[in-house]
Amino acid sequence: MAKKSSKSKALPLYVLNGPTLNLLGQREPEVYGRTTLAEIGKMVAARAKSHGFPTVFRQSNHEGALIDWILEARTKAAGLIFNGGAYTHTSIAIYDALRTLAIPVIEVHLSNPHAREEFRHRSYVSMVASGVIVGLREHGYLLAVDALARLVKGAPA
Ligand code: CA2
Repeated sequence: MAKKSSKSKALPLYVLNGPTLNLLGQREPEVYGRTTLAEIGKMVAARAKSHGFPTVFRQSNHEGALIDWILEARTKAAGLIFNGGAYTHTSIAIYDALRTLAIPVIEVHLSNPHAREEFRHRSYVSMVASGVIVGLREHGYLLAVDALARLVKGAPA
């Protein structure tokens, strides 16, 4: 039987993306940029690797799927980067799921919701996030990886 390595592998950083973010790069580039979600996934994986973390990068248009993944992150993730899309502003169910996490959460938005319509100014995610990064397009995800890696390692972001 193969001997188990004594080296323990770091748990992944989960990066979860909400509704319609699968269309990134295809529509509204003036709001969300030209980078596709797949490209962001690759950039995030490279940045996380530089900090010693694997990533799990997912997107869903379904609130229940996002909730299932958040609950999965309770035991499978070292930390969570979350762009809940429009559910950010509406979903108490996602808020309740996020509240169960003992790992750090960084909220990310490509655009700056505070500079947009009033209904985007409320975020249920912010109430449980260690940090919030908005308005920096795809670069915000990379800053979130840097901050989350520090938090997971026990340093202040
Ligand atoms: O700026 C963000 O990252 C948002 O989470 C994006 C959400 C929006 O509801 C939030 O207020 C802020 C919308 C995502 C829609 O994604 C699209 C992507 C390409 C084209 C059209 C929409």
